[in-house]
Amino acid sequence: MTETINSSDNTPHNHSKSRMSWVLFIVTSLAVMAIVVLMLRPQSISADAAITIHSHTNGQLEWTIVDYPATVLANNTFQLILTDAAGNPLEGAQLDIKLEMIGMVCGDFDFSLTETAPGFYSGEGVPLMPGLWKASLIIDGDRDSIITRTLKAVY
Ligand SMILES: [Cu+2]
Repeated sequence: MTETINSSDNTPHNHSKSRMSWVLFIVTSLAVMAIVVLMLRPQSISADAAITIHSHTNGQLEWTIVDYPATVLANNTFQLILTDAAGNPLEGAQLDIKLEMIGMVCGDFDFSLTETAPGFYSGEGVPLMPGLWKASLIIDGDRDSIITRTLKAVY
């Protein structure tokens, strides 16, 4: 008789304790799932379109990768149109681009552009592997205002 009372006394306590650990389990699972989703996110970044528009210190920039997506281990033409704040062609700029793969250390590719018409600059970039790449543009050696965009490379 005494035992029965004791066990029925214990039951509600154990019950709420196991409910608490269930809540803890679910909360922990949700937290782990959230972290996994956040960690996977950089890999699911989608590449920019063929043409991107940027603003730079003195005006605007239209950045085109002519054949898109870019081709691995081949020359891909990068065409940049630079304008000043008034919308006039920005002439005589020195443009240098670095290509590097996102989330990998498989090698960078650096190239410079030449002005083919007033404010029109052209150069050839070579992605080394298929996947997502980041292109960083330095205008007139100004490393404090680097302009970046992503691009997709395929075989
Ligand atoms: Cu790579």
